[in-house]
Amino acid sequence: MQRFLSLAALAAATLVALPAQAQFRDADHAVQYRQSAFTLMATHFGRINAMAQGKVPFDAKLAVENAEVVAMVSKLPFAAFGPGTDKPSKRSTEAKPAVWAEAAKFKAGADKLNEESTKLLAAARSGNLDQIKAAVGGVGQSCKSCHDSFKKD
Ligand code: ASC
Repeated sequence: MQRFLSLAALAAATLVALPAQAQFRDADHAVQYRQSAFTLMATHFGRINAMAQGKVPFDAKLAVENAEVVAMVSKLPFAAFGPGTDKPSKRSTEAKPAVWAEAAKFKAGADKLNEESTKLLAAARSGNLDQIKAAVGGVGQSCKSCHDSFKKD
């Protein structure tokens, strides 16, 4: 019984400790994953941004499709900044040490991005280009402020 309890406790502790890391094989995989998510975000945000700036014709349906991707994918990369992922062995990362040293600030930036991305999706669904322009500004500002603090350029 004693042995069973300690095994159960160990299993429970492992489950609690694992989530952020267990989803990735190693630091290189985590870096690849988060970079892929940022690539998708930049691509799909870029398409809405181009409409907001009048560089391509406004298409309400495409705006919604792209905003859906941004809103969903913006939730993904942050779980891939776990401990040890500052030093991948094969890949290179542009993440600054501040990501881990100022973890609360980094998390706040991630939350802000999610919030602004949700607003962008609502704006896209409204079909109103002025609302989309304002929301694009919010997302872009959120990207920029995190890059300024946390990304090597
Ligand atoms: C983009 C993109 C970013 C942000 C950033 C905003 O379109 O790819 O990384 O906007 O440039 O300042």
